[in-house]
Amino acid sequence: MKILLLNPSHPAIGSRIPREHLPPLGLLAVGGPLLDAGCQVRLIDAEFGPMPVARVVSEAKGHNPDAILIGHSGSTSAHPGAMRFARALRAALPRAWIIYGGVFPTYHWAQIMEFEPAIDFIVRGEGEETIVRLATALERGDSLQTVAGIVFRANAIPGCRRLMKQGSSGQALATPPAPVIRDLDACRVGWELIEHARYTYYGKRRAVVMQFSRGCPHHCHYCGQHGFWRAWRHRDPVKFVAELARLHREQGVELVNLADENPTADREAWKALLEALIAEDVPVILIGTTRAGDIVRDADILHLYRRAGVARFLLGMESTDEKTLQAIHKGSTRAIDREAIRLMRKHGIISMAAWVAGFAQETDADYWRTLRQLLKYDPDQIQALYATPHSWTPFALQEARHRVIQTDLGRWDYKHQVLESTRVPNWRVLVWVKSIETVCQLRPKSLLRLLAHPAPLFRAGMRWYSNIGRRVWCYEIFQWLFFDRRVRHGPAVGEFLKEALIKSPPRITDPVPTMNTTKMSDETTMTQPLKVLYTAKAHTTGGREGGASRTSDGRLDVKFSIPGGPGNGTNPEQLFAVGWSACFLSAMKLVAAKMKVRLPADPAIDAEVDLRAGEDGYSLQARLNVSLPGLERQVAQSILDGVHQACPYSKATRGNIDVAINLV
Ligand code: B12
Ligand code: SF4
Repeated sequence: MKILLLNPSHPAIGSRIPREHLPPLGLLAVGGPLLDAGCQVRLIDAEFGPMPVARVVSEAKGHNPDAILIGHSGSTSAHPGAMRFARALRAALPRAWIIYGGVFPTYHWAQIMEFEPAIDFIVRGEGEETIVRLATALERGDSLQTVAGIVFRANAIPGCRRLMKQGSSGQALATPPAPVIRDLDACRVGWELIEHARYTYYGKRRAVVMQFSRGCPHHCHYCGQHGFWRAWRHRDPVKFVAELARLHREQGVELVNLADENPTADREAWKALLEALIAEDVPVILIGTTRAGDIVRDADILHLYRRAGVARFLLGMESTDEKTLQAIHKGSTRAIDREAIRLMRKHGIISMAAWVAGFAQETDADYWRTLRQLLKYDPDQIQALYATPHSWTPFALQEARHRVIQTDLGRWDYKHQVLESTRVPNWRVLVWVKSIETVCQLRPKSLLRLLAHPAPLFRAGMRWYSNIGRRVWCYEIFQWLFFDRRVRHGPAVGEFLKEALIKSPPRITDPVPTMNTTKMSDETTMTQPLKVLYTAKAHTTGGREGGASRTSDGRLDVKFSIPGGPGNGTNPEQLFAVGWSACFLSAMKLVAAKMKVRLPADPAIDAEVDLRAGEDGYSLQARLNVSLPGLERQVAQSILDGVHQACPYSKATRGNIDVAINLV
């Protein structure tokens, strides 16, 4: 099959101002397996220029592909632009299949298939294995229903060239989700699809984007990464480094932008990667994103970070307010964030602190406090962003009634204010954000590091960011004043994102209603069979009011009564609180042992489970107030973060009910 990969140009200022581009890893990741499957593959990267639609169409016609694959990593804000390319390509190449993939189409497939007739297929979730299965099914004329993880039109006739059954419905049908790719080393990136000399970053250094790990074990409530990738996995450190070294030797690559959501999630795996990098001794600079908690956890091995080439880490700190950090389930604290910055400074790694406006309804006083706290944190660089409610996150559900002031999805790129500010006028949010950026970047300490830091690479990183920052700062204000259109009384988030989509945030693993999902091939089995360790059996009669429950061994024999009502029975919330906190405490011992931390003799948990009533009926929310007397707060917090990932009750409740794990 002849395949054309298209990276549409992105309107974000981050794509336009630096005049440097990184390779589109998502497309190259699907390109590699397609090449290995025998397809002829070519890439058009419309970011360069950027290329106008007409030129892309004319180049595509010259290639005359059987299928055009469109996707962009900046998925939501890239969507309107991607659709402009898709419509023009559909008109010019009616016999080519158009296949769309990435995060936004994974979740918004129903709307896209309804409103964008140019799109024939959507690949949901990670694309490497699914795209090969789809291309093979098309080539062989196999039934599309056997391909897990796709959305297709009912009238599509499988074949190399696009053909639709006349007179039958083009209704969208979705197949069950594809399994998670367990062996990341089995999928190779199609590096031969790019000319490396065109891709530079961080001050004209030849650059690539690479992924050591996928997914994230954390559940910040505004972020969808854990749901998209479903499980945190990593590549073999040695194989990863061998690939990087080859790119350095053969293509002159000098810089790797790590695409990982959370490369440091597993200390052992990350340390193995650092050691492999040091052993290989390739002079490649690494930049990426990680969590402050992981930096603090790794205080004893930060020298390895630096020796391995880590020059800068962006720390997604998001807020300097403890309450907001808890509300967004960040799993970090002010103390941890500050400590991470201090440690990075000690080891000569640039710290870029990402701060997000709009997670709380800030007042002028809040912005003022934020500025003062950021100054105390003293990061080397700051990135100010705006809260953006993606439909697949709990944050969107929480903000469902909040008004949207930016209805152009192309501007949902974290650099435009999307949600209405209710406590200060919207224009003043801009003034605060821009002032905070200015003060942080221009304070003497920052300027001193920019001009006189002893390490040339550190100075270069500061200079690069400050050059871009200056231009972006002016451009954003100019755009705000003259071009960005905002609406005064815009639709509510729920209305804007389509009520149905956010009633409950969609998940890749949600059952798909449009077709029979019972027939799944062996390949589509989602998980390995699990060994059942123990089965609790309880016989319950009568329910909450006057009911009773007894376990099969008789060790628990309880009666139920309504709290505050007659009777002295217990209730399901109490039982849940007891069960969860007991399991959480056990998991804490395991996690602490793994982290080689000795727990205090008397750890305790006060669990609180609320039964709530709202528009959607009854629901639960819970708080585990954990006391770890005598343990250093940062260490204790890291343990709790780990336990919340490991405890089976935490897993069961995750994403379903509001939970706060508080260190008291
Ligand atoms: C590296 C990176 C960048 C780099 C380079 C981007 C590039 N050239 O690829 C830079 C710094 C330039 C950048 C800029 C921006 N980024 Co950025 N970036 C990332 C980062 C860290 C990694 C992206 C990546 O390569 N992932 C790995 C690849 C393999 O995953 P993928 O692209 O999703 O592809 C897989 C699947 O989605 C699917 N797939 C994808 N496309 C297609 C297409 C087809 C046809 C098929 C079949 C399958 C398929 O298969 C792939 C393999 O499994 C992510 C965060 C993250 N960890 O994902 C943010 C992220 C993608 N960025 C984001 C944003 C918002 C932006 C900006 C808009 C920010 C700004 N205002 O400037 C700009 C957009 C411009 C741009 N050029 O992307 C958001 C997107 C949110 C969203 N869902 O819309 C992310 C997810 C960060 C976040 N946590 O929110 N970014
Ligand atoms: S740690 Fe980062 S990637 Fe992970 S859930 Fe939070 S914001 Fe998302």
